[in-house]
Amino acid sequence: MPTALVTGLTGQDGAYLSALLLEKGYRVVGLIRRSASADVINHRLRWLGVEGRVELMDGDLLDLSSLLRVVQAVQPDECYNLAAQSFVAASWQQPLLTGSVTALGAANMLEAIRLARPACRFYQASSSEMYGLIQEPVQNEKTPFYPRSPYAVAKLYAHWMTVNYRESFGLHASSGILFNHESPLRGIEFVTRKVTDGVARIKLGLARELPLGNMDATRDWGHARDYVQAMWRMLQQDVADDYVVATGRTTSIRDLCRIAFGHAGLNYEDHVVTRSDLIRPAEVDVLEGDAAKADRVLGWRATTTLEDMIGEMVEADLARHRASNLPRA
Ligand code: NDP
Ligand code: GDR
Repeated sequence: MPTALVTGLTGQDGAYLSALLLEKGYRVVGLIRRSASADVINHRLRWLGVEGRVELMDGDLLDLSSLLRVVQAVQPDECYNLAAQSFVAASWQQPLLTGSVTALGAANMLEAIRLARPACRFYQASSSEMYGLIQEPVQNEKTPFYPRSPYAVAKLYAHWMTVNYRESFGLHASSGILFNHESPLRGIEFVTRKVTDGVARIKLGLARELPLGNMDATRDWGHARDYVQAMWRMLQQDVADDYVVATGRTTSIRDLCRIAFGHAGLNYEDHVVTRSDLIRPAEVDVLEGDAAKADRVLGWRATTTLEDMIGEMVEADLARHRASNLPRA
């Protein structure tokens, strides 16, 4: 039975990846950082029915000694480094924390693998945000990077460290340059989930308005359930490499709203208000990925349409609010 170590297990991707790895017969060990509200951290694992089937070990990406202890004890065959301060907007409020966790945290994880288990295959969660101010209308593995936020700068460091450890030490280290991917388990602060939660609250009479920032940015949105498949496939290759993972379709926030409100029989123009304080200091205007290499080498392609995914998210948020009996707005 192969053993996988997953950092960021309690996040959206960590939950979907754990479910996939368990289904494939892995022993899954998750790195968990200490929290004063530890009783609520596993809601995503519970939702997917994998809580209790993964082993949890205490550790923090900021603490190399904790990572060494975990890697030495677990001796993983595969390590998926998903942990990060992952919210772009927050990275301007906490640039140093973002750099510490998202950039240096990845370097700590690479060091722990290099020192304690160099045969372990390593996956780094790189991001389409690294393209930033885009240099080419459709982005692939050869497109130059131009990061536009402290988050994207931190991810770029982690990305190049992964490449560097592969080239310097021969680690089997791969980077997945993943475009936005969403699900009912997406954090509520990200725009898709904020919109589907807003639609559910408005539909149920719990709210009347939904404040948003830039409506004109466009993103290439896929489903997290599809994207964790690509992560796993990268680590099954004989040779480590970097891959873009995307759908190849880009949609504006405005059209996302049209789809989500439309799913509930509502018109977004009646409810969405734009607020200047939700506009970012620097924006990534357009992202559209070309995942031809992942298709060719990994046999991977996205299978869920944006409409189906947003429908699933709206339904999940409606069910959640119906169950919670919140007072009407
Ligand atoms: P989430 O924000 O949902 O999850 C982040 C995870 O990182 C949580 O489990 C969190 O733990 C953990 N974490 C944060 N800080 C630390 C730390 N100091 N030590 C240990 N663990 C820590 O992210 P997603 O699941 O959406 O994304 C997974 C990864 O993929 C991230 O690195 C993200 O930047 C990257 N990515 C995501 C994309 C997307 O569209 N979702 C696209 C491209 C890249 P806790 O529960 O304790 O907060
Ligand atoms: P992103 O995701 O920054 O692409 O990073 P997010 O959903 O936060 O923003 C997408 C776009 O929507 C615009 N927007 C708003 N965003 C939020 N969060 N809230 C709003 O009210 C709002 N109004 C408009 C943003 O300006 C932006 O253009 C995500 C994260 O998962 C990263 O970790 C990951 O690396 C990238 O996706 C790929």
